[in-house]
Order: sequence, then structure tokens, then C-alpha cells
Amino acid sequence: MQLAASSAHDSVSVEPGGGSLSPQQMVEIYRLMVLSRRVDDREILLKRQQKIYFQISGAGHEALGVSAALAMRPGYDWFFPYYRDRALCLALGVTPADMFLQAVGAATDPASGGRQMPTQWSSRPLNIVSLSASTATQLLHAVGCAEAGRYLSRHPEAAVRAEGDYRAFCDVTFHGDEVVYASLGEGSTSQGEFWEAMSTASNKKLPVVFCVEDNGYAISTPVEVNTPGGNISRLVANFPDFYFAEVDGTDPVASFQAFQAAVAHCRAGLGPAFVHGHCIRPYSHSLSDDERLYRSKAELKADSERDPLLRMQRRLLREGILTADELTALENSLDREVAEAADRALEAPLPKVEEIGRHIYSEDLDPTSVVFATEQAAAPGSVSGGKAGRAPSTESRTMADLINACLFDEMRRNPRIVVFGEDVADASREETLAEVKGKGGVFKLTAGLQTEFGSERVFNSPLAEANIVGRAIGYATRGMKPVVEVQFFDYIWPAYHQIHNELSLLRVVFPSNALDANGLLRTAIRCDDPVLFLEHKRLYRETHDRAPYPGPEFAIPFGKARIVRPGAQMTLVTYGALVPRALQAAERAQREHGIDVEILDLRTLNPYDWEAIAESVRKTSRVIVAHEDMLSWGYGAEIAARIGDELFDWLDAPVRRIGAKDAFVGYQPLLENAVLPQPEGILKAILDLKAF
Ligand SMILES: Cc1ncc(C[n+]2csc(CCOP(=O)(O)OP(=O)(O)O)c2C)c(N)n1
Ligand SMILES: [Mg+2]
Repeated sequence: MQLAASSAHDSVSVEPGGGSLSPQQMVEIYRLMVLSRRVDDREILLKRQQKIYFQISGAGHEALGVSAALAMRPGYDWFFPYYRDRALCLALGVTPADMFLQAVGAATDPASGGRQMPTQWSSRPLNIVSLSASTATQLLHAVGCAEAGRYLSRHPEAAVRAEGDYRAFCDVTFHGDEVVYASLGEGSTSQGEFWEAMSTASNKKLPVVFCVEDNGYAISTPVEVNTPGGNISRLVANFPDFYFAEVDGTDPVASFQAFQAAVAHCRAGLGPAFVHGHCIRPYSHSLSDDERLYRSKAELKADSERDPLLRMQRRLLREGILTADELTALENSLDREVAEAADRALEAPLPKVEEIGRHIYSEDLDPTSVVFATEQAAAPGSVSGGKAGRAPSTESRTMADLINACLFDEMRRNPRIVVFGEDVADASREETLAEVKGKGGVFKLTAGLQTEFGSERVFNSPLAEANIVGRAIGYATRGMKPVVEVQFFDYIWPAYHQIHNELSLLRVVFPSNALDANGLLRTAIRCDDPVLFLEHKRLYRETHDRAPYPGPEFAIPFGKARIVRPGAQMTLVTYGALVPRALQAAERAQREHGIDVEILDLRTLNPYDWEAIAESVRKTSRVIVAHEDMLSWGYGAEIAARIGDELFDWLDAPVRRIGAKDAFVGYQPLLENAVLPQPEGILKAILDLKAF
């Protein structure tokens, strides 16, 4: 048996043998390992009987899972496991009954009420954070979770409940020395998010235990295809401040000792830990896979000899901890427990179809509600913000200024807000701020925030967009309010995996002017849902859309369009950068052709103000939907289709759309203008539609 452990700063040897484990603990470890395997076996049976719809087992990984759980504290520490972690979850306190309820998709499934697939573990009381099926995405959440725990322990005032925003519904707990567990298979270490998570955990000395459960295969792909040299431990060995252990993951005692040392390192604040456990995968990847198609008989036989259950059983007998009869009695009683739990789950009530719309957005705070309708009440006031903050003023400010002002206001109000992203800090090397002005974002939206709120609340991220969004999700898990910036939309795609599969349900906001940007950003920050806040860089410093600073309570509810220009003969539905261009076109249409166009600025794209669209179209009977993005498969197609569907009887002409040509936006202004919609093109569409 190969046992080794080392860290960048010290060397810890792990001794063979039971170490500090008592005979009772050894029996308990075995009980949990067998329980895990039996739940898998029963689920496999149920799947074959078509009583459940998916199965992927934790077989061969039991020793690692149980020993990790025993080294940690359920409901105190935090857990970001992956699908093979059945034994971990059982050892933390998830019951076989909970697992079967999840497998049948029962209404009473405590993980998600039949929404998530089995093995997408989740338990609020145990701090097991719900996961998606994507491999390695959750590692960045673990990092953000650890950062948030550290922040809260240094700023306990941030944990206090507050009225007036999402904090009224969002309790925060922290202890100061909690550890975060994050696991993955060896194949998933190829994902960029694994390296991004390791980098940040190392850089910030975060208390995250990374556990690589190395069963040698990623479905049919062997380890050496994923990992240069075939051993992930060798590749990560130079990350600073880590505790490293490479263990036989079929041996629960060796694994427990490695986890104990790893957890101690993290709890003491020395940095993260990396436990690499070599285990086996005796049941193929999942029930849809047959490993005999790609693994040799000799290899399968060698694996079966390392079965962790078998090895532990032999050990208990050899060390006289249990007799053969006692072993049999234990296993029989587990069989009965598992069979009963499965039978009960099969009788459990199924979810109500009409409840599928629940749990999509916050049920506590609705950003479309009147709580956020303070538009009328707010009066222009003194300008918030770094430099201008002291001087009362009613002068017009740009969109960039009013976004910056809103960030200042909200950060002053809510100590749970952290701002991070590429180049958002004034200067990462704080000492230089004595002599330099500071950067504060490539568009200066975050200028001065670090100087006022400090580097723990405003800081630069690595140049890695998934890292920014993934860590933000981890912060939010702890009740924090991350306001993170992706520098340019062109580079949002590395984060898109996180946005689509992890954040998933986003409100989408696209302001067209300074005042809207201020009020909508305030709502975005105070509400309880994830919000994608899109800012058009061309609008940041435009002259036409400026506004006085409206005060620190000014908010605009989502889903309320703005009538930019009332009109009687045609409706133009638009948003963002096309609002000013549409206005130019509409004014020319009035002046030169006597056509009276009503312009609606949607302001938020999800939710969007269907009532406002319908009311306007019923009045005008002609409609154009215009946006700057490409026409094909664009946002406008959805709006146009709905108008055609629901307002057909009111229309006197087909619904028209305006969008960018299906081509790249050229660098040469001539080419750029040819691709993006211009006022002349909008005017032409207005004339065509009027003449129809
Ligand atoms: C991002 C992503 N890509 C592909 C998949 C499909 N997939 C699911 S499991 C898996 C193999 C994972 O192998 P490994 O990380 O070694 O874990 P193991 O299943 O062996 O425990 C793949 C390719 C996925 N779930 N997520
Ligand atoms: Mg694997």
C-alpha cells in the first residue's frame, strides 16, 4: 500500500493501521460503506424495474466518502460533493429514505421535490449545496463559499438581518473556522474550472479540501488521456500553501488520516488541502455504460480485489473487531433497512405538476413589485460617489457616473456586498494608492470603491470569467451579495457554463439611459434573484441620456417598460442602444412624413412588460420590434411571435423586426455601421410598415 503525504511547508506521514480509530468507529465506517453499496444495489434493481429513471453509483468510492465525512462537521462545515459521493452524504446524515425519495422523484424528496436527478445531493441542514450535472463547476462555488465564510468572520456586522432588501429573508451563519469540502473525479481535473478553483484557493489560502476520487476512468477514457503523466498529484504539487495527500482511497483508515490532517490544516487557516484518493469503479460509469467494452478482464479482476468493502470486511475479521456472524447480522439488518426505505419511497406522493413553476425565482421578494417602485418619490439630491460625494448637486450625470453612484450607495448600506472582477479595484497594491489615482474599472464604473470600502470588499479577480461568476455563486450561497463585473460581453463566454448551468435563472436588465441604469441597478442589488445587468458601453458617456443623481433610495421595478415617446400610429418596441436611434428615426418620421410613432423602451428583457406592449399595439395596430443584436434567432423573434399569436386581431400589418445583419461587426466604422441598425434603416422600416 502506497501512503504518502506532503505539503509545501511541512511533511506529514500517515501511518498504516487503525491509528486513533476505535473498534466502534471501525464498525461504524464499515456500516456506512455497506449501507451506501446496498442503496446503490437497490436503486439499480429499481431502475431495471423502471421504477426510477436514473442511477449512477458510488460503488468503489465508499471508503473515501465515509472517511471524509467523519473528518468533518455536518451542518458546520460546507459540502460541494459530486455524484459519486453517496457514502459521504450518508455519513453526513442524509438517510437512505431521503435518497430513495430523490430516486423516485417524490413530492417529499427533501433535496428538490422531484426536480433534480438522484445523486445531485442537497441538504440545507447539513450544508450540502445542491449541484448540477456539470463536472467541476461546483469547485468555484466552494471557493466563493470559503471566501464568504472568512469575510463574515472578520465582519460579523454583515451577518445581521436587515429590512428593506433581500437580507430580510436571508439568514447568514458562520463560525470562523469552517472548512469547505469539494470533490471531483480524476477526469474532471481536466476542466479549466478545477485549475481556476485551485489557483484562487491557493492564492487566498482558503480552507477548501479538494478531494480527487481517482477511479482511473472518466466514463471510458483512462486517466492518462486526461492527465499528463497519469497522476494529478504530481501536476498540482507546486501550488503554494496546500496540504497534499495521496492515499489508497479503498482504505478508509488511511483515507481518514489524510482527511484529518487536511481538515486540520484548513481549520488552522494554513491554506487549502488536496486529497488524492485512488479508488475503483466496479459498476461501470452508470447504468447506461458497460465497461467490458473498453476494459480488459485482467484490469477488472485487479480492481475487484481492491474492493473497499471486501478489504474492510477482511480487516474487521482479522483484527477481531467483528466475528463472521456479527458481520452477517449487520449486513442483514442493513438489507432490511434499505428494502423498507425503498418500499416506503415507492408509496410516497408524487410532485404536483402545477407546482413546476415554484422555486424558479425568489418566493420572498419579487423585483417587479411596488416595493421597488420608488421612481416617483425620489428627488434629485447630492451626488453620491467617491470624488463627487461631498458636493450637493443637481447637475446631469452620465450613465457611468450614476452606476458608480449606485454602487457607492448600496455598498454603504449593505456590508454583505462585495465587488470583484477584472481591473475593478483602484489598485491591487494598496500602498500605491498614496501616490496614484487608481484604476477602478476599464470604464471607471467602480472607481473609488476600493478606496472607500477596502480590499476585502472590492478586489481584482484573476483573468478568468468562470472564476468570477463561479465564486460569486459561492458567495451568494452564504447570503452575501456579490456584484461582479465581466469586463466586456465579448468575453462572457468562459463564464457562460456557470451562468447557464449554475445561475440558470436570471433576470435580464438592459438600461438605455443614466437614470434607468441607477434605478434598475439598485433593484438588481436589493432583490433576491440573480440578475444579468447589461450595460452598453456606447451609452456610458453619451450626452443625451444624462440625468441628475436621484438619491440613494431611487429604484425602478423590473418588468415596467418606459414610453419614451407617445404616438398613435405605430409602436416601436426596443431597448438599450437602439432607444436613442429609434427616437431619432421617429422624430424624422413625424417631422418629414407625419407618422406618429410610439416608442417603448423595455428596460428589462426578463421579465418584459407584455402589458405595455399589448396596450400600445392595440392602440396603433402596427408594430416594429428593434434591437441591436442579430436579427436571426434574436430576442425580437420571441416578442414578435407573441404579438402575432396574441394580438393578431388588432394588427393591420405584419410584425416587423429590425436587428443587426447576420455578419461580424466590422472594425472599420463604415462596416460597423453597415452591420448594426442605424436611424436611417429604422426610418425606412417605419415608412414601409406605414405603407403596408
Ligand atoms: C461539463 C461536463 N462535461 C461532460 C459531462 C458528461 N460526463 C459525466 S460524468 C463524466 C466522466 C467524469 O469522470 P471523472 O471525473 O473521472 O468522475 P467519475 O465518474 O469517474 O467518478 C462525463 C464526461 C458532464 N457531466 N459535464
Ligand atoms: Mg474517474
